[in-house]
Amino acid sequence: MGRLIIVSNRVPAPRERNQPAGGLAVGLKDALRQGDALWFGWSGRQVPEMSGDPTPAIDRVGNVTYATIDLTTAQHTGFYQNFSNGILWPLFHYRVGLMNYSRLDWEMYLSVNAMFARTLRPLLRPDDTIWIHDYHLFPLGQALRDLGVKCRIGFFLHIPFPPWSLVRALPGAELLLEDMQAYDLVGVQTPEDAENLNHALRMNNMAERAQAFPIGIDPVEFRTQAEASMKGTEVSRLRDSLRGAALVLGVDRLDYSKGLPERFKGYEALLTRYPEHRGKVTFLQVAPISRGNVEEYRQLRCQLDELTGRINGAYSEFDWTPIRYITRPISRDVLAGFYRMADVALITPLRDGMNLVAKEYIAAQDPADPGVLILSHFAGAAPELDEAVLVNPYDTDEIADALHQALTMQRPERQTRWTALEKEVCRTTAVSWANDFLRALDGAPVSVSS
Ligand code: ADQ
Repeated sequence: MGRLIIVSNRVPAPRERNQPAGGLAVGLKDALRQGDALWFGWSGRQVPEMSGDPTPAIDRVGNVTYATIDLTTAQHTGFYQNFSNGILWPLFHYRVGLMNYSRLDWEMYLSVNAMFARTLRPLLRPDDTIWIHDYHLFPLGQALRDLGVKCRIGFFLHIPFPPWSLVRALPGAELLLEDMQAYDLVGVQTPEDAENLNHALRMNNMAERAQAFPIGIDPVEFRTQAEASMKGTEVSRLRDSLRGAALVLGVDRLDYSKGLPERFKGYEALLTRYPEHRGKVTFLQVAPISRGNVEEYRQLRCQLDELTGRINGAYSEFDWTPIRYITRPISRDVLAGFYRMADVALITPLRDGMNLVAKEYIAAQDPADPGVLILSHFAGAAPELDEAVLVNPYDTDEIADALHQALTMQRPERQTRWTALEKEVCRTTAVSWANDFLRALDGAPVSVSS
């Protein structure tokens, strides 16, 4: 049996290699166990400069070899920060106005992908199966083909794929579509993303490649974690501090795709329009800072600081604060308990590839007294989780109405909705997602002529 080769921009850090805690590693844990495997990507380190290509650092844990390379500061800026996160990320989240296009960054993106291909190539064997992840690495498959690699290569896009009329705002967007031709299979999160990508390919006279594989979580592991965390000191401290108030919880990376200002305003509208909830509800938003040196993210932080101050200033009582807003990370173990304790999860991204927090919230609930999930229509999880209270995240009054509905929902309705949602979360898990993709890749028509 050939090896499985995983390529992603970031590779699990050494301390995470034994015990995958979230992210891609959870989905891959079964697939990686089945035989020899190699995981290749960026080490997370930057060096001032480098002569020639880097030499991968090799580490072996069980049957998995981790091969990581450093990036120079210039590569990190052009490839990762500017092109991947400053151009592709906003565009693929339908925010074309936030895209800061520069031809130089595009060139750096291509050159880093070509460098990835050159450093990976000597590590490959003819019967390997390669699985490349996410928008940082669109051109990698083609770059490997250019070096004569004939293995099966699959690609999975974790973020949305918007309609072609929007994607083509990127100068040279056709080249991204050409890159798709190097893959034997392209996986995306939802049927809508698959339709958008296949339509774009058809419009450019290229062969369709996309199929939807919605990513999931490990629900059993998450439920176990949540139950254990309920006994921890953090959960009891949180419970005591609420003094009987209902808990509304938001958990996201601090990112403009997550709809945080609209969410804060939606909560404000609840306090304005449904004054009976004042003093009886607390909104806890956990949003650790990410991509802190990109200008749009700095502006978002200012906006949220201002909104929190304004809303708390207007509505606080001397013994009650409406919003608790935390930009420091909180450990996953503790968060799992917070999910279980929360009466309502408020998850309202303006766009999201999937949103695993929504699935984790469902898995964490107590079946005897489950909370209510309020979810944006524009999360990739929405089609699967349609028993949630679905909202348009741009409509702050609709968010307020949904919060009122959730806070007053009786237990039988909460249980009926949760039972249906939990079934969905257990139907497509992280492990079944990886297995389904790899099985489809194995059976896909071969795209390269050998
Ligand atoms: P993200 O944008 O990071 O991921 P999401 O899927 O919600 O979004 O979260 C991924 C993981 O990070 C989850 O396990 C979650 O618990 C954790 N996480 C999120 N916020 C956190 C916080 N405040 N503190 C601690 N942990 C936190 C990208 C895409 C998503 C897609 C995933 C997987 O943007 O749409 O679902 O990849 O494909």
